Amino acid sequence: MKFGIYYAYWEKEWGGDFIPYIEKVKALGFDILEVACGDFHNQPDDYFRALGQAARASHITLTGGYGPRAEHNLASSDPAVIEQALSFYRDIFRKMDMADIRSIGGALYSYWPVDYSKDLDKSGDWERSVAGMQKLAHIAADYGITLNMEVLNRFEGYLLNEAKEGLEYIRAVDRPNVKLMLDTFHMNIEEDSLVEAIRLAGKDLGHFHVGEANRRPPRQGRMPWKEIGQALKDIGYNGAVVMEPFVTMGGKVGKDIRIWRDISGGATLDQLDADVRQSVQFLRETFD
Ligand SMILES: [Mn+2]
Repeated sequence: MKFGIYYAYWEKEWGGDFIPYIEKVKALGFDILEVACGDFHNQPDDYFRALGQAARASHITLTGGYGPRAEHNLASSDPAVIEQALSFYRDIFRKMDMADIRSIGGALYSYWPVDYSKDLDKSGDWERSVAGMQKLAHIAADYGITLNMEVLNRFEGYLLNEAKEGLEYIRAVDRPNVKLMLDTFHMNIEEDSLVEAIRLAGKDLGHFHVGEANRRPPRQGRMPWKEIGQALKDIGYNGAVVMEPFVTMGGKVGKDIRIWRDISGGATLDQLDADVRQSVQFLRETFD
């Protein structure tokens, strides 16, 4: 297993410059830096070549994440939105390829966060999403990119809320580069058993997010990390384990994630760094 962290732990806005984080996460003991792909369209090609070069120089693997905006919703009933989404993703994949990023995860099958003030049609959205995902998988395959379908809790999504639904979805899509993605934060709300959900995912698990129930870094809460690590070993998982902590308020990140109190307890930047350094060390010891 390789261990990573999502750069937004340190940010208040999505996007920004990922290059300085490569050395930072390397020094903190990580193998992987996960970046946000939603604003790739605002950066020129040269930036992605430089990003890839910096990662290679530091022996850091890059992975991508995206919580799709409504205009990129592959489940939309408006065919123009599907076309728009496919062309948006095509540009992302081209730039991921330049930076040597081979996996992207998130609610790629829908949009995020869901606006529940609108009516929703789960079965119709499911059918449209599966058809859209088959097209997207075909484009991604040209770049050797894997699409990881993140199962989300009910408050943030409605198509895939548990591992079982996620598996039904990827089986319906039936493309080798479309895999399941689980996140302990969401699983904690929806799954009867964290361990059983991981076992059910088995060989179809493509990406794994870790965090405590309140999104603190692993080690600081009550998640059964030993059992989670054992379940990953049991299914022979040797992919990415990426922590996705969110502990500070403010900006679009704080609002989208619903951080309404300072979960960090007034931590300084040095303390934030030390928390995740200890967390990744803990995960290595517990999972390996
Ligand atoms: Mn996640």
